[in-house]
Amino acid sequence: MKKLKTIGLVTATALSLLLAGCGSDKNENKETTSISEQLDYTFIGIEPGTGAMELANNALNEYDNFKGWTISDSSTAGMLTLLDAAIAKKEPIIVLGWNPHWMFASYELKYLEDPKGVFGTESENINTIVRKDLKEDMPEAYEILDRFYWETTDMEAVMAEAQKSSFEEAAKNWIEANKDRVNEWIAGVNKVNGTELKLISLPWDSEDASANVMKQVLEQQGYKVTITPVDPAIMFQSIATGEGDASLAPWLPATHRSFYERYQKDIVDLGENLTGARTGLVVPSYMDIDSIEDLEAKK
Ligand code: PBE
Repeated sequence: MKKLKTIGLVTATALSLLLAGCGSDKNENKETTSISEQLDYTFIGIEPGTGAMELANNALNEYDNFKGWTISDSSTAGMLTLLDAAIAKKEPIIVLGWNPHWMFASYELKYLEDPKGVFGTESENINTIVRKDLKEDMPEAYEILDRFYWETTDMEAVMAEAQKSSFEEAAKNWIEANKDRVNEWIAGVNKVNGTELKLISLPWDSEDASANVMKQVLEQQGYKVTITPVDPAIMFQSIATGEGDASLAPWLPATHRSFYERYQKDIVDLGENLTGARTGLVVPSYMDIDSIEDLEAKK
């Protein structure tokens, strides 16, 4: 139900963008209409409540040339649908994007430069966080979670394979093919007998990939693991309150900064499990702009 409503909104936005793009003046052509005007001073966002949307809102406030702009909030699926449609017609579009994500393998895209560093000034990582007493309560799981680290290419491999099968299947195959790496995470760690462990995750492919790999690794060690995907704020909150045991999903230092700062003192941060992530404004490479500062404020 909620999904349908979102799609309705997205369609309305697409239509208004399309109408705006056509213009009413017959003499108007694409040379004289700026990209910002063609976009009706709107870029395409994702789910409200995400770290990426928070940064996008910050960008609207920080850049003078975003004066009069709006973000159409959407869903990840809605954003991808609009991106696909725009690329099919070679029309301009600006979306809120990130990687690791398959959009960069499927389309030729570029990030708009962000001279003010609103989307982060350092490289973005994905960290592992656990609840405060986990080390005492489940030292074996704590040790494995602490050692867990993989590359963006690993995560992308699981994400790509999962498109054709499932995250369970893709995670299983990745573990099979990377026994040496997995052995480093579990070497010398004692097995347990059915201890329940709650992984708190986020409802995106990147997090489905890491959570499913960790679930199976911990299950091989004797844990009974559940994965619960929630909104970013709830993810931090549930680790802080101890309702959840661990999460492999915080994007830091930029994307989830405000959530992290709020809960930092009540969680244990085990550091990055992946480096080289990124969030930002993304356009098809055929677009003739390179920076957020190439955009124009609404007149
Ligand atoms: N994301 C993907 C999420 C986290 C994972 C970047 C879209 C966000 O909170 O923005």
